[in-house]
Amino acid sequence: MDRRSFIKRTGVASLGIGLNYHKTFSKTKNGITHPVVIATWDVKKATQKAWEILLKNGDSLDAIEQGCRIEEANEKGQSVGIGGLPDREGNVSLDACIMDYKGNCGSVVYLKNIKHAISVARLVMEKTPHVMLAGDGAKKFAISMGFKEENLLTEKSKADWVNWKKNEKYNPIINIENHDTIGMLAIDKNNNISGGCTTSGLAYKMQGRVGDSPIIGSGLYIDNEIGGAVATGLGEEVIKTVGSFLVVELMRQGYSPEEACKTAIHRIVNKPGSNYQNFQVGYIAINKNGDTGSYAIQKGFSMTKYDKNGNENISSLFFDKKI
Ligand code: SD4
Repeated sequence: MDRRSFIKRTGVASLGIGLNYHKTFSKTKNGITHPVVIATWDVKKATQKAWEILLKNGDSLDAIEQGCRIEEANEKGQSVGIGGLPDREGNVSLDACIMDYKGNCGSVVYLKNIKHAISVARLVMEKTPHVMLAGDGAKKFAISMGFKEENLLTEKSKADWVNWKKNEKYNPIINIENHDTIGMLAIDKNNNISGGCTTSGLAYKMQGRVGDSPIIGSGLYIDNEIGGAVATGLGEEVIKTVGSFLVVELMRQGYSPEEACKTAIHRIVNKPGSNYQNFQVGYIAINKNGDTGSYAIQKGFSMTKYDKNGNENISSLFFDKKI
């Protein structure tokens, strides 16, 4: 392509993005009337809980916290809260973060023996001068706020870990069954967007390992003027591309939520030497108009969406070959 046609093409492209951008904002000014909540994986009970709050004119931040707590309390889910699969040494450690429509955020990393990590993250945001608390300090803070310590390693997760130890082969599990590491985004009747993310992280990780889920910009990002995004899957790959921030910034440029998620997935897949065949990453996103989208590397990812049309689990589009 010669220089003139390059300038012509990029000029036209940026004009297109500019037009989209303004369209998004004028639509927003006309007001959104319908709340929407979306979450990673098949978590209809969690979106149901969030929806009940949104319908009563509730705040998106409350909807997020209460929705995420459903999966944290679900013993059968092995990737979040109680019942989460442990690290190689048998410790269950949780990571979580939350972000509101004012740009405030809070997070906990390597939290042990407290199942509602999302609520601790919210209190870090609301009651401390900090964004992130880790390990013993996070636990101490939680206890000071009235949380009770409990054993998070269930018999089933312990048995799975004991079984895993026979070979001690460490491979990230793609689309782990009963997947419910939860990333959730909601827009309320006042048109305010909040988000949260909570997980026990990768099964059989090294002790002390922290993933993307509690890292603002990687596992979650909200900009109330634009939208929000949240990630699931192999956190190391999300962190390396600051995935959720990237998705929101792409929406700022006029990309639809689905196009933004897809472009962020391509950013991972197209890295030189990427071994993307061996892991999963999925994004979900919502924009200020309430439009939603998702995209993953591998088949098997899904998004649960509750809006005025009901509570539905939607299979995500996915990347199938290198481009
Ligand atoms: C992590 N992203 O710790 C999390 C795990 C996850 O689906 O989302 N699994 O890397």
